[in-house]
Amino acid sequence: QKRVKGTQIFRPFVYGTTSKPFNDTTNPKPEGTPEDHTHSWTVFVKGVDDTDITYWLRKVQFKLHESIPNPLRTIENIKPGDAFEVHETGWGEFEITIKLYYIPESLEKPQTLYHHLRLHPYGATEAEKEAMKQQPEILAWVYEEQLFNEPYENFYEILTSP
Ligand code: SLL
Repeated sequence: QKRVKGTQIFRPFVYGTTSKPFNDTTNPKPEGTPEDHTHSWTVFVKGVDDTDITYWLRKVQFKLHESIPNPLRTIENIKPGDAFEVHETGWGEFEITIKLYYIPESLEKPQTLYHHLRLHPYGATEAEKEAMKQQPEILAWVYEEQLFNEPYENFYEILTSP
């Protein structure tokens, strides 16, 4: 297997969390949810505008807080265009470890990202925070570009075939 010298391929994607406090109207607490849980939330990795990323990303492992049952969640075999995602409920913010596994043809090692689950309005300024308080959901999304530096020829073909 040979690498394509002097070549870098970038593929955009989005990762992060979306959360919502429970209420009686738009987000009622599901039956059986523990008493102390205040929010529903999602952590995800997906393509920008839901474009497909499964042709280069095979599997995503989310490591949640140890207070959550089965904290290690593995998502694979999703439909092209779907998100790698986990839905949960809880009461507290914490750091989520996100491990990206590429398709086997890539011969790339997995890569790890860290993301802070946000349940409460945040921002660098009071104005930002106030603006977020007006929203029904708390989004903490990061737009990222995956860089493949000198990919193997096989993988290069996959990445660049339409
Ligand atoms: C804190 N460092 O103290 C954080 C920890 C843990 C959040 C937050 C439990 C959910 C479950 C949950 O929300 N843990 O019991 O399934 O704020």
